[in-house]
Amino acid sequence: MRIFRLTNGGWVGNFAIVSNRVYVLLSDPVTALKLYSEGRDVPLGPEVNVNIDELLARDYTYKGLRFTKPYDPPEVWGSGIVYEVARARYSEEDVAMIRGRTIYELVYDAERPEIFFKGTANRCVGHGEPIAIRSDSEWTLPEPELGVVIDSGGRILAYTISDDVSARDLEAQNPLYLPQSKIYNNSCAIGPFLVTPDEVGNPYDLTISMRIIRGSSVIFEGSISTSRMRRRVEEQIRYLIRDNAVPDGTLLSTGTAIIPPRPITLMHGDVVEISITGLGTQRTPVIKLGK
Ligand code: DO4
Ligand code: MG
Repeated sequence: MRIFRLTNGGWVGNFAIVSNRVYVLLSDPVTALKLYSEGRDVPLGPEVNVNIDELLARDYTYKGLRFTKPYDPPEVWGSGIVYEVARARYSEEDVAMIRGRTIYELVYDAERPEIFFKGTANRCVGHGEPIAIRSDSEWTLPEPELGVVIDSGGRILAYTISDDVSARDLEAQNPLYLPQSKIYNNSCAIGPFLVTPDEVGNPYDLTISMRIIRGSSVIFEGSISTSRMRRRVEEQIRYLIRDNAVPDGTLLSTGTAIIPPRPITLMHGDVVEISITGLGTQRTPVIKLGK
């Protein structure tokens, strides 16, 4: 099953795709995912005639409708330095060293992963909605990541595309600025779909790819396989929920491995396009806050 939401700017509707047919979803997305994971009936309304590919391919709005985030995550968390590429690239910055090694090298090798709070639903946007550069950042990057939706017990209910947009200059100035780098308005994009584990198959055999488009040029593109994760998703979840009660529907963004080199930074007017095998393509325009 895949879940998505459409809006006309005011009304927001929940939909589910089951066996290639689109239905109105009569419960909220997290309840539906929980029912589905327990093998129980998901309350579906009438089948609807909506051309999803058309809607995704257009310039975001078609016949007055557009995609929006597929649900409202009560909490969003992130994992850091999960891939070797992230260890190496983050370590290029002039950051805190402990016993001669960068904090990123240390956390990559450590038993305990880096898990950080990333935000709440009001900071998240969906396909076609703008991700943001902080007004006080000159170096902001998208971080295309596999997102997992979990229940309060840590069970995986669904996968999605998540973009952990980060003000990298703040983090590079001082690692204690991490929350300000990570948590601000429009700093996280999710969707277009929530996809249940049975449709995704092996989460360690997915290709994540990203393009940054400026005007008519692609100024960056890259891709990576989730097989390169140093820490399994289950291990990340185990640490997230240890002595830390999370609500059903919590989203964990499982770390990036696609990091554009300096001097690339997002700029107002760019478009970020992220695809993950089986999860679709998320396209978001970029805005600079305070502009
Ligand atoms: O410690 C910095 C954050 C790392 C991160 O967000 C990632 O590896 O994806
Ligand atoms: Mg990240």
